[in-house]
Amino acid sequence: MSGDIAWFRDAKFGMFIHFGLYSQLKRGEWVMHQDAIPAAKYADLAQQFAPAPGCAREWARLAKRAGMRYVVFTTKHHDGFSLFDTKLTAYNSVTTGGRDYVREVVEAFRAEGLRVGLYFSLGDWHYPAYAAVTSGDSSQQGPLREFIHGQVCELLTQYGKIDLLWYDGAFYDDKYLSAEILDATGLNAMARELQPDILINERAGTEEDYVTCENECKPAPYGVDWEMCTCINDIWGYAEHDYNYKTVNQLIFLLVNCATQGGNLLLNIGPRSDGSVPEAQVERLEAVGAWLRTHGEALYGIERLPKAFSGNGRVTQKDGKLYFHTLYWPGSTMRLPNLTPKYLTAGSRVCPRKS
Ligand code: H79
Repeated sequence: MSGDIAWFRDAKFGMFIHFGLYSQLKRGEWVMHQDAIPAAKYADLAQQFAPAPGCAREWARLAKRAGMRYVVFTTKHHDGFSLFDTKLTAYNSVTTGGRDYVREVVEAFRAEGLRVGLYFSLGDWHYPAYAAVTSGDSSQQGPLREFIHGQVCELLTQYGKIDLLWYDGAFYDDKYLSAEILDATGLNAMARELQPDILINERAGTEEDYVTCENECKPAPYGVDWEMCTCINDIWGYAEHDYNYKTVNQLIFLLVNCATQGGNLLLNIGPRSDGSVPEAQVERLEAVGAWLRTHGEALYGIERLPKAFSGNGRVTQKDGKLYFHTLYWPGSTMRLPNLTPKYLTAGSRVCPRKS
């Protein structure tokens, strides 16, 4: 079974959001692990977490201005803090602070007409059964599995239509959190029963609708849908010292490099704990959005060709037209040699080449 992939193929560009208790420490989303902060001490952060009201609407408006077509929001990262209403643990933003950030994000992005995806970490540094299972205690596999299936069920029943489910955090510990331990097959069957159109990534260990690559553009074979995720700088969760920003040109290159080879770019923002987005990230996204307002026709909805163009640049097609992106152009005259119908897929209706 598979979900509704058509919108995903057209979208090309999405917003990843890493936001959670870790945003307060300004050292990225791995800070609990890297600084070896005890779970009980880290949990104190829940009491001080006070993002500005309406921050999700700011993110959604920014995504829209940037020309992004969907969002993937961290409902729970590896730290285990749920940013949604869950009955399965008290360690969640509704219990500790009275706010359901998943609801806020879903409503805000829907209001901008964007698709909504939920990131969910299968690994959980707070939930005791996860620590037990990853220390080799197989008696806790059942309780952990029930917890995970239960939380995914909550996410897919409480917020209306959800377009995409983005698992993470089992992959790296697959010795312990294998597809078998997770019952990933059963988990995804449940997800598709609850949300028949949903798209699911492969990070619970089973082949699903599309494949991901992290911080590298690694096109999947022709015919396989894929998505690259990366940051505007280097670190996903807000990191005060991380000034290693990609330039606007680098970001546009990444977007074109993915889109012309059949993939989407899921580009991350790491808001501060008050919900504000660092200006360096806003500026770059707005510049990419401005580029897309001029060149979007040659990006949204384009289809990868079965055979790569061997000249300088990339050729794609849409609605019977070929679209060409040059990646480097130091000269003044652009020659397009060998741009013949062999670059069209069988079944394409029109070749714009003048005969
Ligand atoms: O959510 C983001 C990452 O936190 C998550 N996936 C993306 C989308 C991720 N989980 N694990 N990994 C990525 C790979 C682990 C990398 C590590 Fe490290 C190397 C963990 C410790 C050393 C990177 C550098 C993270 C902390 C320091």
